[in-house]
Amino acid sequence: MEKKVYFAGSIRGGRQDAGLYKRIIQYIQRGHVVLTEHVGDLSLSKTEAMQDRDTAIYEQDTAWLRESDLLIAECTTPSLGVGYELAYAEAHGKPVHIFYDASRTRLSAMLTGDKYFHIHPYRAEAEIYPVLDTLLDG
Ligand code: 6IA
Repeated sequence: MEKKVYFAGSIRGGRQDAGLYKRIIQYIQRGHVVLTEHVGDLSLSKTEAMQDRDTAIYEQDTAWLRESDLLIAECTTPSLGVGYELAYAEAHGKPVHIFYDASRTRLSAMLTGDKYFHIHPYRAEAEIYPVLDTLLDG
């Protein structure tokens, strides 16, 4: 069954993993809908995002979160916005799956300590995709 996925990744927190977000989004889109495709837009820079109307962004993103079937986040690059989205999804009872590269970062205790979250540390990007298969199609 096709799922509506809210994909979360850093924007103002830093765009160094934008290419990774794009590849994950494209992989999910082979069988499912990603509501937040812009997170993987390589032309979206930190400074461009600052010119956008923040209230509209907040209202749209929280509406998509409520509409989604689950949230998938890539959390290697820390982002306040992603942290907010994770807590918002938990408050609304949405399943939350967090991926991060354990060779590059140590995740916040506020995420690893929350038993509600499904946390998927990886050391090579290729490990992400079979886990996505299981949680989306398994
Ligand atoms: O604190 P951050 O900016 O790193 O937060 C990133 C998270 O907040 C992402 O997972 C997004 O879902 C959300 N977010 C932050 N900025 C935007 C945004 N800016 N548009 C949509 N969601 C955002 C403008 C994008 C542009 C293509 C219209």
